[in-house]
Amino acid sequence: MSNSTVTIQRHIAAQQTLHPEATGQFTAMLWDLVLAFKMIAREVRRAGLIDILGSIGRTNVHGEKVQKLDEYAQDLIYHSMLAGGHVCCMASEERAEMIPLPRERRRGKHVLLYDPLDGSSNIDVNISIGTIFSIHKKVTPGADGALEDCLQPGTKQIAAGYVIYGSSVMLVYTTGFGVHGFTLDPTIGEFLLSHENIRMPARGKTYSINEGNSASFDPATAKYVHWIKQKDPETGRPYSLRYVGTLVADIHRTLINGGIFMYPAAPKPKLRLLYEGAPMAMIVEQAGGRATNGTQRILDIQPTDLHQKVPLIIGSPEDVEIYEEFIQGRDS
Ligand code: AHM
Ligand code: MG
Repeated sequence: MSNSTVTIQRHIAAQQTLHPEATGQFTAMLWDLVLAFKMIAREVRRAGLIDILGSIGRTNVHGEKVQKLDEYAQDLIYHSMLAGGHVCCMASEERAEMIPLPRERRRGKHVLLYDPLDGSSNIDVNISIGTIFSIHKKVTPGADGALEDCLQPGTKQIAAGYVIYGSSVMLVYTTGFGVHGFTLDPTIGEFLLSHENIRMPARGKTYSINEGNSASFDPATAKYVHWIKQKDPETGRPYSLRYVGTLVADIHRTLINGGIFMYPAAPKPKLRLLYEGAPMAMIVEQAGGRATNGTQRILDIQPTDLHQKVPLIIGSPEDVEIYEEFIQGRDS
């Protein structure tokens, strides 16, 4: 069968057979998410035309400006999950607390954590943005989800993925059996399998970090960034710098081409463990890569707070290992 006829729905259904315990609820939940992603993609495409761009004029829990498209994506995913009835609770980067489910709505066995519109500062300037999701199984008794259901380490994720709204729209996801990428064919409105079983190169040619913060980097990161720019043809240095400022876009490039992305501990971590770090770490590890906060594997971190931030160093296994050596005291 040609790859181009494998829709995301067909692929998700096939993945379900790899999970003998699956009831179909999880598959249905993913289908609901895919529909929401298509609708967000449509709005992203039309954004400039229908004046949906721009700030709503209030700030989110991180003190950042909330823009209209963020709210649209937030609500769309929320309502799509409500309609499906497969989640017991949800939490989002755009909401301070767990998102309550109306009393009369059916509850399911899954927990959805999401960043509805990642890279929101890039919306107004027509640069790639994304959506990130992470799915856990409910671990507490009763029908309603509790904070404990949301605060599970990344190793407990049963699925993770992202959508990149770029020059084309792509959905990349894993259920723990490899990482698969689908490209939206706008003429038929379907995500078609375009990148089966993505494997990251062991080493890349680019590093990705907000180097404007370099005066405040911790010493190990500063040494590593200095080292990566030195000329040494044997180790492929200097690496090129690439930084979009949308995590989804920077990780997507790193996933496909290899290399390293860093948002280090200093001046301060910015990325959220539950909505960004853990799902991206699952995807990258499933593709053969590595993700750490410098000293600990991201997936092993036990969350203590819905909006906990983590340093994130993620990418090709050899590149991340070298960064870790610098953290352990390597000099050059
Ligand atoms: P957000 O747009 O969901 O708030 O995500 C934060 C973004 C990430 O996409 C990106 O990696 C990072 O912030 C860039 O931060 P900075 O501008 O400090 O380099
Ligand atoms: Mg984000």
